[in-house]
Amino acid sequence: MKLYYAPHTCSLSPLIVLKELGLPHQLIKVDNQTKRTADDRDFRDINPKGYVAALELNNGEVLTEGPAILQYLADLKPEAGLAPAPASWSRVRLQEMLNFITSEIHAGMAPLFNKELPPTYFQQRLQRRMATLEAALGKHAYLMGAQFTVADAYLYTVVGWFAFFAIDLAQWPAVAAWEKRIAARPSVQAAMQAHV
Ligand SMILES: N[C@@H](CCC(=O)N[C@@H](CS)C(=O)NCC(=O)O)C(=O)O
Repeated sequence: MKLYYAPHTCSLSPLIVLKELGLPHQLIKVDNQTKRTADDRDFRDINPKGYVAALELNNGEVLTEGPAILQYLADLKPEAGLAPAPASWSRVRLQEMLNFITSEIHAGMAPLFNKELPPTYFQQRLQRRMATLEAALGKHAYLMGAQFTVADAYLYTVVGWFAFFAIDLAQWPAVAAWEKRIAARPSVQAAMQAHV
C-alpha cells in the first residue's frame, strides 16, 4: 500500500493506524501547494480531489477520505480492535464519532487556516464542539471506551493543530490528559517521525 501524505496534515492519522497495525506501506510525500508528488507526478492524477490523505491499494484502487481510509485499515486486522465489527452497534457509534471529528472538528478548523477570515466565530464554534469530546474523555480513557480505536488516531491528529492557533488544550483537562497518553504510544511516535 502507498500512503500519499503531507507533513502537518490529516494524513498523520492513517499513518498512526498503519504503525499500530504493523502493516507494510510506502510513504509518498505530496507538496500540497504545487500538487506534485516526491516522485514527480501530478497528485491530481492519483486523487482528482487534490488533497491528502490518499491510500493506494496493491490492486491500484485509490481510497480517499480519512474516515473511510481509517476504517478500511482497521478492518484489515480486526483482531487488533481498532474498530468494532462492521454492522455492529459499536461500529455505528465509531462512525458517529469519526463523522463528528471530520465534519465538526477537522472541517470546522479549516477556516482558521484562511487568513482572510476572522477567526473569532470559528474558534467559538470549535470550542462548543470540544465540550462534547471533553465529556466523552471524562468518562473513559479513549474516545470510544477502554480501547484505543481509529477515532483516537484521527482526533489526535486534528487536535495537534490547535497549537498553530494558540488554542490551549488545558481548558479541556480530560482531552489534555488523553492527548499526552496518545502521544506516548510507540505507533504515534513512529508516525510523527516518518510524517515529515
Ligand atoms: N474530506 C477530506 C479532507 C482532507 C483534507 O482536508 N486534506 C487537507 C490536509 S488536512 C489537504 O490536503 N488540503 C489541501 C487542499 O485541499 O488543496 C478527508 O476527510 O480526508
